[in-house]
Amino acid sequence: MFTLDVLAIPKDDPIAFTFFTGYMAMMAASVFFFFERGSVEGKWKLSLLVSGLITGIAAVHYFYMRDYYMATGENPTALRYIDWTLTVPLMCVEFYLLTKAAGAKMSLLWKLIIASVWMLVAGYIGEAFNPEGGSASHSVIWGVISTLGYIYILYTAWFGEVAQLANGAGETVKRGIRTLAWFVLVGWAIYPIGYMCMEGGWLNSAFGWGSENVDLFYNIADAINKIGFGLVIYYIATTETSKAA
Ligand SMILES: *C/C=C(C)/C=C/C=C(C)/C=C/C1=C(C)CCCC1(C)C
Repeated sequence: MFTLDVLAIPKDDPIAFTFFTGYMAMMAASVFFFFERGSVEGKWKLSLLVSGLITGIAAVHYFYMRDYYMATGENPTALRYIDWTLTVPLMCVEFYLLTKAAGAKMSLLWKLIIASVWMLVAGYIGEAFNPEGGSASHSVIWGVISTLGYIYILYTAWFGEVAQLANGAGETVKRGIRTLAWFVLVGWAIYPIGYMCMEGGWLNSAFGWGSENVDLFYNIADAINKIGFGLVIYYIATTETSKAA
């Protein structure tokens, strides 16, 4: 009936540890965002709901990814990319909701979503179809294709439509969007580092970083980015709510 996974986590397995704490952190964050919806004004409730969905969807995936990792010792690549394909577009929704009052159009949301799906499909092909033993050219080609989508999002957040719309928004929203853009620049850059730890990847072949580090970097990055994004939204929402009161 009950499987006490925690007992099975070896003391010297930091990856298992991050799967377990990642799961708890995502779940706790979701409870927080869902409950705090009640304390923010009108339009901010939707933003907090999306924050809670992002960490909630991740929590469910972490539950399964942890089990998969514990049972096989392998990277749960498919589960990982299903999670991201749902949560990264929701992060694009957060950008859209923040800039909507300043005039963001639906087309902005679609462009961001298409860029993120592009980035993730290419990354998935890079990881899931990496030949046995690892291929440097395969990982580089798909890594570069994926990075084009990443750069598009980065550009949009820092200089493109999102950044321009942010200038027309209030001070809190503007600063919040700038903080989110920093997350995209620094926090999201952790993912390609994890990607390069796979067999055939540059960090794997040049520095001998084992493929188990793929998950270590992804787990750390997910906690920073998904919970961090949500907290920035929470900060904007509560600040704007107290101004309105
Ligand atoms: C909650 C999940 C998030 C914010 C996931 C973000 C994932 C990325 C920014 C992944 C980027 C990748 C590259 C830029 C190149 C190599 C392949 C990826 C997919 C790891």
